[in-house]
Amino acid sequence: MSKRKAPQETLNEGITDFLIELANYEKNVNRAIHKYNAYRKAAAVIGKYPQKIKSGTEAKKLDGVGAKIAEKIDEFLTTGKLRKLEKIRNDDTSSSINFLTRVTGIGPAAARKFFEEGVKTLEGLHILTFVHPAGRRYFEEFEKRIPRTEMQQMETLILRELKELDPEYIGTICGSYRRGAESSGDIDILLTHPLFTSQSEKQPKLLHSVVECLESSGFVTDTLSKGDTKFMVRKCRGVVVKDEKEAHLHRRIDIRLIPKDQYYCGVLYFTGSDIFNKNMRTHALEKGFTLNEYTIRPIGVTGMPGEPLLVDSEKDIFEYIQWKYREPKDRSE
Ligand code: DCT
Ligand code: MG
Repeated sequence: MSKRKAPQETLNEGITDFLIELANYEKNVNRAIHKYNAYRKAAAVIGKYPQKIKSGTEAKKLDGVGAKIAEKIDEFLTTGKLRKLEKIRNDDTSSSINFLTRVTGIGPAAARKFFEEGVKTLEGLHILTFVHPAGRRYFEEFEKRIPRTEMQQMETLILRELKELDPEYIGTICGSYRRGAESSGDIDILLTHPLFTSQSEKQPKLLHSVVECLESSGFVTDTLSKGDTKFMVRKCRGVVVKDEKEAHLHRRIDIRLIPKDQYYCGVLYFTGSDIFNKNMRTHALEKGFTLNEYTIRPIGVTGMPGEPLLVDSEKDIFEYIQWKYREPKDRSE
């Protein structure tokens, strides 16, 4: 999962940008996840709004925009800035913590701890051994978003390698790419194979042989963490990119091997967006189902979830909860 969200490319990007900045501040600095969600939700509805917003009152008509956000929109529209954000940006604590959370391997809690221990900059971080070296080395490169054309080239390359290895593999590039985004923060790959189910033995080899294959072709250059879920970075060798400077950038790849019977719940979850997932889970609950990245289960009269339902496509999941199917491109919220 990437840490930087796509900049909004809409009529109201001034507003959506400041909402996302506030969201990140709430998550990283205050660890106020509800406020984070509220700002993200408001940014998502405003991002989809087809007109240029002229006032807070106009924005407030949208679901997810409350009085406080409307007030901020008014301030932004009349003054061109937001005092709250100016203050946050000028505040040493906030900006350092925000900065530290951008390093792969550091979450909000660790960032605050480092800050309290006096680590405020990347220089300071170099003395810390438990941040993965690749996370530091590629720190700046990971900040750069990946253009869709490059994502497409990587998709072709990865799916081709998979097919050569064993045509029975199924692989999907999820995340913002699958939702049609013009750029992505990372590459989220989900893999499955008919030999691996939740009832079968674990099949780590199925994942490791894919990784080895991508390593030997020079695509994957480093491993950030091992296990059933892998985090990797790569050099762009073998992939033609338009801008030569971009050709050497390392990108972040998450590859996950998922049991076949849980694959489509995984694909749905990792396609996102996070806000869409939350809304879909809420709807599922209203219909009496509990949905997560692994399974969908009916909730019985006792309130206990029953056995996982059979799922053979994303559409199956929508059908169980009586929701109209939505294409990935329509899943921003
Ligand atoms: N996800 C989620 N809840 C979270 C984080 C992630 O439901 N708190 C899901 C939805 C998206 C998917 O995981 C991949 O996460 P990211 O890579 O962070 O998001 P993205 O939409 O792919 O955005 P980006 O282009 O920045 O990678
Ligand atoms: Mg992503």
